[in-house]
Amino acid sequence: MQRKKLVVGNWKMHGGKGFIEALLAELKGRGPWPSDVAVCPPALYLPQCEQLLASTPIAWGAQDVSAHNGQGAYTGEISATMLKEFGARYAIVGHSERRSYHAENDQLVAAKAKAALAQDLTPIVCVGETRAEREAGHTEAVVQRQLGTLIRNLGARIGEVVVAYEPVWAIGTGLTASPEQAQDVHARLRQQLLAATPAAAQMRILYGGSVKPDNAAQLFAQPDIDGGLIGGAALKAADFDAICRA
Ligand code: G2H
Repeated sequence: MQRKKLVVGNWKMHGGKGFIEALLAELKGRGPWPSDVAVCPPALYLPQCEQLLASTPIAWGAQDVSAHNGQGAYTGEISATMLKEFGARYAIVGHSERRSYHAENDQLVAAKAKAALAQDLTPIVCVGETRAEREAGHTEAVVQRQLGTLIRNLGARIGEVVVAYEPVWAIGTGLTASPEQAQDVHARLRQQLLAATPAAAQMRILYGGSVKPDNAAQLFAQPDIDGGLIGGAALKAADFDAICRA
């Protein structure tokens, strides 16, 4: 069954008012695209993205979301309720940089995805193994554990999630999983999802980790790779545009 591709720019902690204004002006001039397209700026710039991207084919989202909804005494947190107020459609959760620098575990990642869904934001849930885990032959066990916790916590709503497979060893390193390596993991993830919900046939599983214009087409041609989560290359309009067309 045909799934529409999704390409999401994860800007990480990059940008600034002037930079974003210029980047989005150039990007808007290059659309529309055959894939769905979204950008995830640092949260402070979501109002700017809302203003610049309303009525364009580019959606916007956050790079993280609180596990707590609504309002409350949670210093530094931003709730899905608040993100919704600025028109966000997506929230990345469980990126490996959050897991490693902010000690986020599978349980917290699942709680964040649940909070996003409660406000009808689509969580983009990242899974992926480290280099040591891959070399020890543990790739499948690691991603299965990460996805399994999500499946158990979300129940029927798992079908509304976007999953992103990001091998940690390929993030920002210039190393990319080969299309075959990535497809192998994506196929296993889809099997696991299919065992939980028939909706898995329609779910989008993105690949992330040093996707560039020159490797995107081969990756996206794989049967279970439904687009990408793009870091460094999302900061250049020409590169991001090329990836959205790949
Ligand atoms: C992986 C990816 C975006 P990059 O983190 O999530 O970043 O494309 O720079 O490897």
